[in-house]
Amino acid sequence: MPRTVITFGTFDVFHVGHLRMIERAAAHGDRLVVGVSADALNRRKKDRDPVFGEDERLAIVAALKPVDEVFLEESLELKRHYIETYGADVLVMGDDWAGRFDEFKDVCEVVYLPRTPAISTTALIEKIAGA
Ligand code: C2G
Repeated sequence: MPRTVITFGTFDVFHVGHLRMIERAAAHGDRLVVGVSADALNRRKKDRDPVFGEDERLAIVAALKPVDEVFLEESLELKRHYIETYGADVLVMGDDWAGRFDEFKDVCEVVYLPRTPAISTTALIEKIAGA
């Protein structure tokens, strides 16, 4: 049986920290499924619109070599549903979410990986705005 990994993110203004997370998530199994946050979810979570819309962010993530399947993550409350629907054996998240998804340990393994230091979408937006 192939081992399925699932991960989630907005992946706005795609950068190398996102890429490293996807590569490291993929290394935990044979098949990587990525939930890309919907624009509406992002607005609720971060109180601002993403720079790139959900269709563009989905297209970028879907084109990455380690990614087998993408879907739109409509709500944080649907995590268990997504894990079960995609048959995930392991949920991988950045450690900015450490502990937040431990409740799913009854249905899959839950792994938090350290973030790539010194890069973020917010810092990039500020850098570009100030350039
Ligand atoms: N990431 C990273 N290093 C960075 C920046 C981000 O490893 N320097 C990781 C995050 O930890 C996350 C993934 O890249 O695992 C996507 O990051 P975001 O787009 O910021 O994801 P977020 O908005 O936190 O969405 O259901 C959960 C959410 O959808 C997660």
